Amino acid sequence: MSDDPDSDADGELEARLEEQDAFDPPESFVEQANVRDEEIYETFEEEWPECWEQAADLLSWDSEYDTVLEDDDEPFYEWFTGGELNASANCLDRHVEDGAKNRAAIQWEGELGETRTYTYGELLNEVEAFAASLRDLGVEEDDVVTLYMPMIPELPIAMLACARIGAPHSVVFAGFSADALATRMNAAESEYLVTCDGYYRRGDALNHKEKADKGLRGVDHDVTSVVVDRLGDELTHFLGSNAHDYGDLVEEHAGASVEPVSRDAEDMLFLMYTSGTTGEPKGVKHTTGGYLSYAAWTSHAVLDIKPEDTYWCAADIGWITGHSYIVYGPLALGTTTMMYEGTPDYPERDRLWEIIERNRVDIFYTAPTAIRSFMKWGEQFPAEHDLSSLRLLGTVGEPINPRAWKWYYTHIGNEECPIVDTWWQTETGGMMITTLPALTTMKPGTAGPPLPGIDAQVVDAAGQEVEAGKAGYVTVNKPWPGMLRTLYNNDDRFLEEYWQEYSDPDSDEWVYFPEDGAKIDDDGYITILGRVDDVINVSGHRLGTMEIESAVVGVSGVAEAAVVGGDHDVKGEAVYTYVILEDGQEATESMRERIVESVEDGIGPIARPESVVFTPELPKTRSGKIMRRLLEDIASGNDLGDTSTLRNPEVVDEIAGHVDDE
Ligand code: 6R9
Repeated sequence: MSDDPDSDADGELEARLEEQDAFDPPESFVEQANVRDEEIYETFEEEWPECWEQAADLLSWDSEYDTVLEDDDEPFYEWFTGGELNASANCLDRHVEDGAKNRAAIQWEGELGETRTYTYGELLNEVEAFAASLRDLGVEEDDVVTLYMPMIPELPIAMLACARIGAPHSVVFAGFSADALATRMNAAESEYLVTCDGYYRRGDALNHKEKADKGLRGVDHDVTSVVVDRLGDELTHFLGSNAHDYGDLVEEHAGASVEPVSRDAEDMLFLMYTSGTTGEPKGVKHTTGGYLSYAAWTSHAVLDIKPEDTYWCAADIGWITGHSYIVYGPLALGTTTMMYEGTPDYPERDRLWEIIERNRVDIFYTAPTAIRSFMKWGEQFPAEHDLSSLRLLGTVGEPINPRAWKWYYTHIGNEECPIVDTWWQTETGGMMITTLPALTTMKPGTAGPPLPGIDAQVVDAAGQEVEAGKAGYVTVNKPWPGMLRTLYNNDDRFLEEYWQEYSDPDSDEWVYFPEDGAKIDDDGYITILGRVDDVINVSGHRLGTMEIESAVVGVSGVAEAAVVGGDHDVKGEAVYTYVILEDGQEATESMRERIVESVEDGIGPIARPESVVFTPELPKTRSGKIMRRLLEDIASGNDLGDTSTLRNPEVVDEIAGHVDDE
């Protein structure tokens, strides 16, 4: 040890942290936490499924439910049956009635620095005006309304307006392409679209309307659309015969009063399309009672949200995280939820820290890919700001490596904030595996034990629980309120994708399979190892390899393609494309560009290939299946192991050679 406190302080801290593999929540946090009762794990187990009444109690019901869990037709479970409620009334009206009309509900910041605050009272007014507008345009209860918008306040406003009149929304991530929009609108038979003219990225105005229009040309039925004017004069937003201006509509309906429709607990609140094993995106169906209770409960128990907090989940609402933890959970609890339109490094790399300081943010929730970027940029950026308002930090979307965890803990949390590493999925509706911030010791790199009431374990291929330390698969044995109810219009695929692998219908045993690999330690902490299906996780976004492959083979001259995920320092995983060209085609730069462009057009820039490798052949098993694992290892630079079961082992060195050239 050195006597000089300054010179070695950082080094000592690093060394100490590197060794430490368990962290207890600070006393100051524990004292004020929403959930402090250590018995909660036991009580929830003993009182299951009635324990979930605690979640339902966080909401206001128009009529009480009769049954907590209805399991007559497994695995088509129903929760809080007989109950009626409205999600927008739970997120708005009841807070206004409780005297919180002047509290900020949404605190929005645009990329250029402008801000907008909506109090609960103002938000309710705007939601009612837009709900009245939607009705006027012909939207009826149960009609699916597609929302294709970036991070602007009109997106949550439109979601809540839909919820108010009982029209399920289907939000399509604004970064997704025109084709992706069309596929989702066709699959949902959605006849209404709310979109905007554009938005800002790194100071540039992006033309979003053009992309939406292109998407609409691929929709096979008539669509009525509404366009929000985000950019003012920057872009003229041309309105077609079936398109309406959001501002005009809301002005026309200002002061409207729209009674929230009482929805059955099991009525659909929204659809969210996500990637699966095959090319077609899956329409995950979430309900009003179960989903909202679960989003509210986990926001209360895990994120420790209180009405007086300023809470910030820096995700996109086009992702399930934004639905549950920017919009529904926080607003159901009556807190102030922040929204930021832009990128974290515009105009400077301290943008997020500056926002936290200025707004005195209490709780911050982000993804490991973002944390790895912050780490790369350096600790000097957060160090310029006073982040002492922070009380709790969270991560979601992919595994967080211990080094990134510790960086977050030290440089953002100042070793004073617990971190919750929350594992869950679009399908689960809310968090499933994570520590409870005041009760459980944190171990960097491992998500933690399953939440109280969640019966998750790690099993082998035969469904037997694995020993501590051995790799296996996550499964969930008991249902929970936030779970998906089915895949929209596709019960068969719902059964195949999630229930076939481990259930035993003959003995009435139903086991949910999330398609994630994992291991478990002696204390029952689960470490997620990543997807085991054909899904790649790029910066926390789920992308189906099949969808990308079909965009690649759509390029004329391409004969065959294989797409896999390879390790990436910042993104977690990146898209690697292996391409076989038709005879007589040249592997030129322009061919590469056309392939990249086709992927961007088909899925969106998020799926842009990290590398395109031209190869005369793909490694195949003797039965002719492409050996994806091997291609992943090549992409990640891993040891390739035994390749002797290949039909064409010689091709491996050849491909590996091309990857090195990239
Ligand atoms: C919420 C969300 C789900 C997939 C999931 C898993 C990965 C999410 C994680 C995590 C390790 C965590 N994932 N959280 N992996 N640790 N804390 O991300 O939903 O977009 O549907 O993705 O993300 O592989 O299966 P979704």
